[in-house]
Amino acid sequence: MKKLLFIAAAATLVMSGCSKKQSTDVADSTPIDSVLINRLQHIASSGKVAFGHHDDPAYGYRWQYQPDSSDVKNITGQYPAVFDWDLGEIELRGDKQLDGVPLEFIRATVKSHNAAGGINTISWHPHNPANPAANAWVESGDTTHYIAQMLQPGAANDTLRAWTGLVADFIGSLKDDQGNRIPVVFRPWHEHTGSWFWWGANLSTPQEYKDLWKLTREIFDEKGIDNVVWAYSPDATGTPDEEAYLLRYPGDEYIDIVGTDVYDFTDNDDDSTFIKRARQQLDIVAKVAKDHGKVAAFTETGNETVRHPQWFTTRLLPAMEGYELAYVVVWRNAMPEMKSNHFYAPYKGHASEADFVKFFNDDRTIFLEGLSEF
Ligand code: BMA
Repeated sequence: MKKLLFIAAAATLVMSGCSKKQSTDVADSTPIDSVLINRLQHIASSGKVAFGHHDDPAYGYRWQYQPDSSDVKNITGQYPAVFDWDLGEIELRGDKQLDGVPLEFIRATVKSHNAAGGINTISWHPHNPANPAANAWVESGDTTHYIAQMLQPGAANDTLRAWTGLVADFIGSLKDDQGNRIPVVFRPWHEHTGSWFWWGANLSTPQEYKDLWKLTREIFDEKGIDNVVWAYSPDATGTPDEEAYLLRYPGDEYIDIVGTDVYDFTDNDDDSTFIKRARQQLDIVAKVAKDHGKVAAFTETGNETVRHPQWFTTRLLPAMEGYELAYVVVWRNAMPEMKSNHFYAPYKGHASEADFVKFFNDDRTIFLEGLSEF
């Protein structure tokens, strides 16, 4: 089994020319986004998956902004391979994002994680440019076509352009010690197949949603921001099949990674529901990735409070088994004072700690040190 995996990985290297050595040699001529895309494809083809955690080093279950801290590292001795971030409320021009993480903390940590060989991914939960006082979430039942307003000349369009410009400037400002831009995955307009965000399915036509993507890319391109790997991540809601998954796909020229967000809402005694739902989605993702030449990823998942103590090895691993996924991200570990019962990785002393160590030690998972191979 191991040997077969190795042969498959070696074949991919030859095909894509993305060995570590080569990517260093051609660093001057390879577009910066391609370096990360090739690296992610290399990971996916290896049969392993890089583990990611949202806001991992910023705060955890009972701490915040302490040097060298992470609930994941406290248990395993290693940081996750992927640090996932969100830039929501950068558009309000304060110094923190929506969950209180200072933007300067994100900038500095993207840099240090990159220097350590880690990968950074970023989402964005912005306020509504057509109704700037309102945040990303809409009232249930809202069917206003906000995007349509943003696509017409006027205040909503100006606001969307200005806000997207701020995100583009921030991402463009992520640089290493040599002043080179750091490639990151950016995953805007996620979970659009549900209807809880202003860019959701009941609040736009497929064409309006695609045009939102096009405008976003236009704004980044006008500014010459070239360190972005673009991820498309429908929610499991609203994507029963490939046709539904692709209904709002902006096009191959706009997307590098195809992913999906699937959460486990099931109770302790039901092992199969999540696995079945996740695999149904990942089947679609795997097929689209293959047909469109894209990297596949499990862009968001988790079981809130990890209430199933063997969730990582008996649900998440079986859900991902057999798919070529570059990474999997579980959501944040909020401090109870900020949001109670809202964590997706265990912390030291939690009932799922031992299982998480098993997950860490499993040959199929990659944490920060394991990324040095890729
Ligand atoms: C949600 C929750 C919120 C948070 C948002 C953006 O799923 O975690 O508390 O504000 O993500 O990070």
